[in-house]
Amino acid sequence: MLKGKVVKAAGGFFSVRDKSGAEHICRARGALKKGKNGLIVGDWVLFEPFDDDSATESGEGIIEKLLPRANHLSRPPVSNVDQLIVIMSLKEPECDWQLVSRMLIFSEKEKLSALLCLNKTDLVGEKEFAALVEQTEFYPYPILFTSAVKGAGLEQLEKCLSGKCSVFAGPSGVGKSSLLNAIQPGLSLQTGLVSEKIKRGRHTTRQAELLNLNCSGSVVDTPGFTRLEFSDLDADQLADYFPDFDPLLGRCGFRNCRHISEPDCAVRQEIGLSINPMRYDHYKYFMQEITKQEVL
Ligand SMILES: Nc1nc2c(ncn2[C@@H]2O[C@H](COP(=O)(O)OP(=O)(O)OP(=O)(O)O)[C@@H](O)[C@H]2O)c(=O)[nH]1
Ligand SMILES: [Mg+2]
Ligand SMILES: [Zn+2]
Repeated sequence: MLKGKVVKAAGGFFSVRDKSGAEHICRARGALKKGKNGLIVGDWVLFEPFDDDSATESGEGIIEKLLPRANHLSRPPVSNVDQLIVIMSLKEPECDWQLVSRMLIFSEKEKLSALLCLNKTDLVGEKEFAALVEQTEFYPYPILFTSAVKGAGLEQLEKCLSGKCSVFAGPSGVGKSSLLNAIQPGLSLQTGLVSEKIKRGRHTTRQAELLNLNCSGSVVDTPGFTRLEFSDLDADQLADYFPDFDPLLGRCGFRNCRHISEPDCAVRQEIGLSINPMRYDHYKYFMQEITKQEVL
């Protein structure tokens, strides 16, 4: 059996890259088709290639075993990555800051490092840009500003990608594939127009795909999404996934303070100081969402 990495999954077939770089289109054993062992891009697997004569429409091999995952995200479904790069556009579509915070919770849960890339800087004026920089004061993750169209910020983005396996995640139409094409034109990824009327993308990228970069890194380009729900998040743990609160934890008046309405709360005292107000709003919103689920 050979070891390889799933680089694409579509229509029940998986492209598996072996260590020589050759790709094999494989089917998978039933147990690897759904549930928590359902194969996703990034998975290391053991597969049995067919003899050349028996390679047919049923593929060129069969995947027998999923090897343990170092980490994984369920949205976008991807495993064994070094970092999450959340991509948003400043306009068309507008940046969804709450979705950013949601995605960052999942990266914290998986102990993945993360950064935020704000694309389409060419669509905002100077004043708007200055307001944005103010809005991101004390943001607890690195932020890159890019324009795939004007070529701005691409060197920094490429530097962040170099030597690592990253996943690009964000809504449709923000420019995930365009940024990758701008960094490496040979990728020739398909990109799509944003709808004039509703300013949303049209879901151009249909499947996640792991792409090798010339800068020695690799990236999983993924289809856009806008909904992300918390399924098994405990209200008392929510603050642990906000690294911005870290220095304050243990300093509240109540030992099990949830930082909502308790008196003498060290977190709330820092809103607008070392805590970005927008981040605290998301915390509060998520807390409500989780406690509502707990009651149900
Ligand atoms: N003005 C401007 N337009 C951009 C920029 N980056 C991408 N676009 C445009 O935005 C549209 C969507 O780009 P895509 O790269 O297809 O977006 P995506 O995030 O890959 O979208 P999905 O594959 O649907 O998830 C295209 O028309 C791009 O030309 C940018 O920096 N500035
Ligand atoms: Mg795309
Ligand atoms: Zn508190």
